[in-house]
Amino acid sequence: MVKARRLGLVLGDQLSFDLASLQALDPAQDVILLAEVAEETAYVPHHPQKIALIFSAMRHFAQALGERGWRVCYVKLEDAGNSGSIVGELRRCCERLDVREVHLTECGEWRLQQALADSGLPLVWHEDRRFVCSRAEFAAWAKGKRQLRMEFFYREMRRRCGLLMNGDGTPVGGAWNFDADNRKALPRHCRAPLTARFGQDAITREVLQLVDRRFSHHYGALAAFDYPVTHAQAEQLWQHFLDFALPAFGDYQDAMASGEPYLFHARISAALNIGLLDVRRLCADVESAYWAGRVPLNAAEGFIRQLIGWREYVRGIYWLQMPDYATRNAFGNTRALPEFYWTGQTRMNCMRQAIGQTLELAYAHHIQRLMVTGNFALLAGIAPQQVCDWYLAVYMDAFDWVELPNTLGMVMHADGGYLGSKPYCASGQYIKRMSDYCGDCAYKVGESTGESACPFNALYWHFLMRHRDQLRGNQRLGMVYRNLERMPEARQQALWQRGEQLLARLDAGEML
Ligand code: FAD
Ligand code: DLZ
Ligand code: SF4
Repeated sequence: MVKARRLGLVLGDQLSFDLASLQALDPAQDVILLAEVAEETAYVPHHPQKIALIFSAMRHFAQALGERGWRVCYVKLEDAGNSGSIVGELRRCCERLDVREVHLTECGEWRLQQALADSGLPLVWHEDRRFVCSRAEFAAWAKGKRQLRMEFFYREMRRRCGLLMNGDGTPVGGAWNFDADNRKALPRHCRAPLTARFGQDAITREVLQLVDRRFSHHYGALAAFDYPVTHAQAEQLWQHFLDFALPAFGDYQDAMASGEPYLFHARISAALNIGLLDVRRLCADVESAYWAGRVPLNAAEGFIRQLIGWREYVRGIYWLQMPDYATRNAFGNTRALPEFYWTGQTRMNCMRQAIGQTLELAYAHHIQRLMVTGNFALLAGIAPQQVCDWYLAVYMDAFDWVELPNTLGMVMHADGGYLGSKPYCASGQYIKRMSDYCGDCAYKVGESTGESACPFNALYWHFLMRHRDQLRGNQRLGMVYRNLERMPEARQQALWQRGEQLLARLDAGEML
């Protein structure tokens, strides 16, 4: 390899040609390093499909960089001498090539950013411009605010990006948010469109063999791997969504249905998070589809809000609050994560469906993550760090900057309400309304006490009773607490007892 004075490090979730660090370098003189390392495969037991995605996409990206004239140093997981860590590989490469400067883009994870910053290597950091809002801009927006609210941040982003805005600075359609239209259950005979499929080339096949050999002991199956691993494939997935699913995205955004893992969701999060898609382009395409009359406003606005609202908001919170954020536990939960999160073996049909498809596909859509597996963890008082580790391990799109605030903040309310104004706690009635799961369940959603009663029901009231002091003053829970207080004492006792019994079963390691 020719001696280089400058080296660029590209991480497995930074596979974008317009990455700031790449733009600072010169293909004629500088070298790019990509490294598959054991440490990144092991900080949680990642779903095998996630490891396969990262490795295959990294190898394809390295090849594409080579075709664009870059000199690439690519270290494979089983290459002789692989030190097993990003810092170790960077050090080895720097020594071999006599490197003067290492250019790199902000990491997605505090852990790795810290390890690199402590390495003593001559690093030149670049901002991650793949996000609309920089870390500094978010910090400026949040300054002085005791609690943050996504809705206000989102309005700022809409104004800044000029998306779905009238010339006079008001939002198109006269409102910022059409969520009230986006809560329909799926009609009985309605089916979601078929999802785009991707063949496996030689690179992906080799990676799948490697992952099967090295990581089949991790939870999750490799067999159904069908994710885009190149920019072209990601584009194909995106166009498919625009044409077939986006028009109904808003209406059925919160719906859940058996045998329909994707419904009208885009399934693009993994491709987007690793750099195969660009958020500004996606939003522009959605806006154009609205202006062209191809999609209704509730779908276009709802989708854009997920991207420039929620996605940017959680990233901002992550970098503002880390590393302390990861240790928050406002409810003082200590219960261990039940084993059935890793196996899917539970009699609760909603949980079995959500966990089952997660193990098979490394995917569940937002409402399954929030209102099924997340809701159960919240109601059952599971230790937030264990819940976070689970979400970080099992989803294809999981990276700390996005997973942690969603899990610890939105689902577990463990940050005391910094990210969201109220816990998303719900009884089985919510799941019944938004899905067809309850019809095929061993439990009865209409019952709250007794052996066959839906566990979500008693656990919901138990959660509200045990955290009464913390939550009673929350305006958005006022009605719920008034209902609780109007409940006859004997009914409250029975719900409490049933909740205690369910929690004791979890503590005994029993399956529910
Ligand atoms: P769609 O429903 O089609 O939405 C479109 C896009 O909007 C997504 O691809 C995603 O980029 C963005 N988006 C939507 N909601 C959010 C959100 N709350 N936060 C950030 N981006 C959002 N998303 C991740 O990308 N990685 C994670 O590790 C992750 N962990 C989550 C953990 C929990 C407990 C919860 C409740 C949500 C989590 N999300 C995470 C957000 C969301 O569930 C996924 O982005 C979404 O399910 C991905 O599927 P999709 O591409 O089909 O999304
Ligand atoms: C998730 C992941 C995995 C499994 N493996 C690698 C790897 O071998 N090399 C690499 O550069 N990145 C990998 N990644 C993504 C990193 O974990 C990710 O870049 C950090 O978590 C920072 O976001
Ligand atoms: Fe889930 Fe309860 Fe419905 Fe069963 S009855 S599917 S446990 S909500």
